[in-house]
Amino acid sequence: MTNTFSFDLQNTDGKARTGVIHTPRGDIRTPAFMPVGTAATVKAMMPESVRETGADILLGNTYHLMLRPGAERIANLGGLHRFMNWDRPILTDSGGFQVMSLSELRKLTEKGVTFRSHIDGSKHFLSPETSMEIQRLLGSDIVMCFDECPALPADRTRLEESMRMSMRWAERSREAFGDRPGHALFGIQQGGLEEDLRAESAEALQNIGFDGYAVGGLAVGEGQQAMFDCLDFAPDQLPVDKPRYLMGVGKPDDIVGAVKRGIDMMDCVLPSRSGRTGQLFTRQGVVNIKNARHADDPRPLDEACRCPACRNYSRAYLHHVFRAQEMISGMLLTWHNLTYFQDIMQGMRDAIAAGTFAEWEAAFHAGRAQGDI
Ligand code: PRF
Ligand code: ZN
Repeated sequence: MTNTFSFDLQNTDGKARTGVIHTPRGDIRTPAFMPVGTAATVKAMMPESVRETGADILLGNTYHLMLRPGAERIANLGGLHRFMNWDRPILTDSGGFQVMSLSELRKLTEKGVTFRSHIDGSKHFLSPETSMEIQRLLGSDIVMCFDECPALPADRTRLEESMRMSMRWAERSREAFGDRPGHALFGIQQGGLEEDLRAESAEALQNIGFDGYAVGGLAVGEGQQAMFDCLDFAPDQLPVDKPRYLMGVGKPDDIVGAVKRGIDMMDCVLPSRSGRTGQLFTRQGVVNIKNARHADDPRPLDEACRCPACRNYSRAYLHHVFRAQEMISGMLLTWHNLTYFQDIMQGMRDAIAAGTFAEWEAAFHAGRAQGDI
């Protein structure tokens, strides 16, 4: 194992790419899906089970961990990996996005953002400098720049000013991060759906220089077609030889569409959150396990799935434990969804390597019903 961070782009098929990100804590096969472990846990899952689904890397959140249990405390306990018993790579988001969606009474200036905790109302400050310090204390392997992500739709002036501030913050993030061998810092492109603003943002980030580049500011209310239209140009504006990460995406068909357009990494709460609300993603489409039609069904959720929920239990059982609000329900359903998402990623990696991505994509769409099944 080397003590450096690097990206090996191995194959391309159209714009789709497959490769490996090497880190001192292990390799990340791309395209990669990162399960979300916001509060130092992927909810309802043991870390060894998350690994069994096929995850190479998890996402953690600066915002949640700074508020509870506190970054200093985690550092004193040996860092986030040791604290949560996950020794593979962790990427941490920088906090600004979560402040905007979760906290109240926030005040944003050039310096940073002051906000009140959604947990106890206490007052806090996040800036490029404090976010870099918190992510260092956590021991994050891939650190994200501190940025601002406006909700869409937003007018052009607002997008332009916000993007330019995020680029100044990216420079301050780079400066505050310093030189930390084995740890990576990713820049975040903003600019809404505007091609020229995205280009300006990409150029500003490349002039600063990062280990990877995220496409931020999407999946914030614009809809799938608008997101795909933006992804038709945004990834092309970023360096070919560095990983490209689409933040906070998405449903299975969003993920496939993003990879097709040149994205290498993604994260989303969807498979874990939907698992707990009874929405299951399968090769046939979306199953709502709460529905009475499953009450007497002896079949597995997804015949082709390797997860324990599908190998060892019937739809009737999964329906029962969900209705009875048994703890095992969240465990089994999350395990299934995470397994299915990771199997999609493996399918795409194999197809890109074989040069059969188009066929793989056609088969992926062909097997799936539109509504709930
Ligand atoms: N910036 C950051 N985190 C994010 C986003 C962003 O734009 C998004 C947008 N989908 C999700 N998470 N820092
Ligand atoms: Zn399954």
